[in-house]
Amino acid sequence: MVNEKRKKEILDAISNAVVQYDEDECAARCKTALQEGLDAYEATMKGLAVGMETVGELYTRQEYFVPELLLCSDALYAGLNVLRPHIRTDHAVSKGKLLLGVVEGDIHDIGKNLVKTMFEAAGWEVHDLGRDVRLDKFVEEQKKIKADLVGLSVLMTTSMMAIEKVTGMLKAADPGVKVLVGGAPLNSEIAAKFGADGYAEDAVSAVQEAGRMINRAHLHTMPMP
Ligand code: B1M
Repeated sequence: MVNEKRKKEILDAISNAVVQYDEDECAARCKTALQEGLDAYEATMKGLAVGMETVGELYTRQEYFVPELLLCSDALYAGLNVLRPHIRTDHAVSKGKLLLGVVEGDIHDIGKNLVKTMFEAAGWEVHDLGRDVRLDKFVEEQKKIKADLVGLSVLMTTSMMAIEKVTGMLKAADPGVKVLVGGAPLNSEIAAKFGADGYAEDAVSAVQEAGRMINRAHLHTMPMP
């Protein structure tokens, strides 16, 4: 196992490769991380995702524009492809079926894909509807799939408003359905205000919250002794 100094060096190199939109460098530094024994999830969140945060700041300062964001996303995915097969989570959490997508009007799917990766690593069956998903498509698919949870991802304040609508539509079709939401503009108060049953800040806590949500649902449906 590497010491803290070397670990920081590798994580910074991964993050910089995302910011410099250097796909080859990003994939190479992720391979180094694995070879030197770093945890794949830590390299994803403290390397790749941190790089994307810096990219967001550069975009806000108008130093980067949409083309750079796209190139940086490509670099992030080049690294994620290396790390993804090595990501492990706590297999003791409850497993179930998740219907997942980014709501209509929103094409940001990097966070949703990390959430998907973590659920799959934890043994969940994930039905991924992709990004910019029509709201009635969530209801239509949930009728077919009957997932334990519907997961909604949003990245913009504008698309955030869809949560209340689609949660209402899902619950009108099936009052028992459980909805988990996440994404940068949300927090637990907003999620609750929009009628969601659960909120998670990141991909790991999403799996943990999902486990708690389906365990609670099972407890409520257990017959009284
Ligand atoms: Co744009 N974008 N973007 N963008 N983009 C943001 C979101 C923005 C905040 C940038 C800014 O202004 N500072 C801003 C939104 C402002 C607002 O809220 N209103 C913005 C904008 C304005 C836009 C456009 C309108 C720009 C334009 O065209 N003029 C346009 C929108 C198009 C559309 O959607 N209709 C646009 C386009 C794009 C690209 C396509 C170029 C690209 C996306 C590529 C892709 O996703 N395939 C892009 C990017 C990369 C970003 C930033 C820089 C990074 C987003 C990201 O990937 N973060 C972003 C700025 C920022 O966030 N700092 C920005 C990394 C990712 C790991 O984090 O997605 O938060 P995140 O996911 C986390 C958690 O949120 C959570 O777990 C994840 C992992 O830990 N989570 C969940 C997410 N979903 C969850 C679901 C759960 C639970 C947890 O349960 C189900």
